[in-house]
Amino acid sequence: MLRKTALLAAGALLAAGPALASGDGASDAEKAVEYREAVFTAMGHNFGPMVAMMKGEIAWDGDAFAKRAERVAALAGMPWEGFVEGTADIKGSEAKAAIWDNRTDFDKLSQQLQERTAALAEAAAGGAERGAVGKAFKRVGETCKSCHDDFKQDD
Ligand code: ASC
Repeated sequence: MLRKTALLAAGALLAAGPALASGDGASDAEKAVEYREAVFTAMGHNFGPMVAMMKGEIAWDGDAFAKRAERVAALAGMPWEGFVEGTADIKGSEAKAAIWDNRTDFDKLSQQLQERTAALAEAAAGGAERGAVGKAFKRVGETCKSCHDDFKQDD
């Protein structure tokens, strides 16, 4: 009787493990997806107005562009630790399983994003004119696209 109760209790604890570890009912895998998506959301929020300025959809503001470029560069190093094994199939995730089948290429692109966003922030520093950041901006967009083409669903 005692032994059976102990086994049941141990089983219940094991089942509750990931939820207990994260504290609010979400599993560690769900937390990792939520984290990386939050970083990409923040990156997109800052990159969007930069795109609009480059396209002339909103007025050029070199200081605002520089501030946002700085933020994007700071964020570019952050999402990758959320791409842990076992998070390809989490509901809502847009990550392709290809990330874990081809981690070397994914890691190369994550590195490239960090280098290219740093170069863009440097080109934009101090409130540059549009023409002075065009090349560096284009290179960042190319890295976004390469990674989305290979590693993001429906993109
Ligand atoms: C954006 C955005 C992306 C990138 C990508 C560049 O503005 O939201 O994901 O640029 O489209 O090719």
